[in-house]
Amino acid sequence: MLEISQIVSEALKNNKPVVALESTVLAHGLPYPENLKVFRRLEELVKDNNCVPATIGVLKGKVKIGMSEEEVVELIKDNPIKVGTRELPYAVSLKKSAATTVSSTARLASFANIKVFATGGIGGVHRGEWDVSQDIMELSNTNIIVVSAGCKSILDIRRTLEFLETFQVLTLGYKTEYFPIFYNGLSDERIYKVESTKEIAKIFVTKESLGIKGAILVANPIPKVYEIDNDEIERYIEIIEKEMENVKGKEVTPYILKRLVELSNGRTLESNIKLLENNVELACKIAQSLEW
Ligand code: PSU
Ligand code: MN
Repeated sequence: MLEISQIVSEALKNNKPVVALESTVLAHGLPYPENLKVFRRLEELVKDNNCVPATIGVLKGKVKIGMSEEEVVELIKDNPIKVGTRELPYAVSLKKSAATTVSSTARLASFANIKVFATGGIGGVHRGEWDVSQDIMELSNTNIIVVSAGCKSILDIRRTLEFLETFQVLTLGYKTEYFPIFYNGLSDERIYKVESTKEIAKIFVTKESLGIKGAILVANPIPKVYEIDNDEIERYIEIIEKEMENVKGKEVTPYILKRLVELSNGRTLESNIKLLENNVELACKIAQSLEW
């Protein structure tokens, strides 16, 4: 039920740095055909940075670690369900095609012995009605380094950070002491700052040596030129929240992302792609710093 591609499995055997990538951002977070272009671009970026990419997803019940372009096309066309760790056994047993979120991707990557995973933004605590992502619980349990641009500003940032603390997820700001919020640049919530990928690697290894389980969340701000003003996003969110009476559970995040792209005339899409690229590059540097 689990298939690791030959390139990934050889890289792991030879201690070459591997960077995991998720499929929910492709299948549910970005529109077609940009999602395919993003897949290609991120794979290429990882290779240019001398690492091996491992996109993770579930194709008709089979867990794929290191998906090919054909497999990603098939997954997107299959209208996959969105699965966190909790739903993985359901998708695998009933032979469903499924896109993996941060939680399930982190779990599967770590299961395959991959140490670094790059994404856009993690799920967290939503505003309003009780809705907390599995991502946080997963990061509490799984030994992996996750690079993200913090979390989306559509979430409740303060509560998300408090939850990360409750669940003992060490959150490090890469060259920043403020938690980044996706397209919007920095929030005013403080986190621990690190200056280099060497420091991140050292902290991760130390964590392992101390027998402390769980992930390290590396929060990497979007490059300044691609930032979108917070007030502008807030204006859109106000509109979107009024439309969302019947949107619940797993649909919430994809719905908001899609509407933001429409309301911003594609600007949030461009920023989303840029921050993904930025996170992938940092993840590669961290993966290399882990190899000493
Ligand atoms: N952030 C993005 N795009 C996404 C996601 C996050 O910019 O598509 C996805 C990730 O896969 C994340 C998931 O794990 O949304 C969180 O979903 P939920 O809030 O339903 O737990
Ligand atoms: Mn949720």
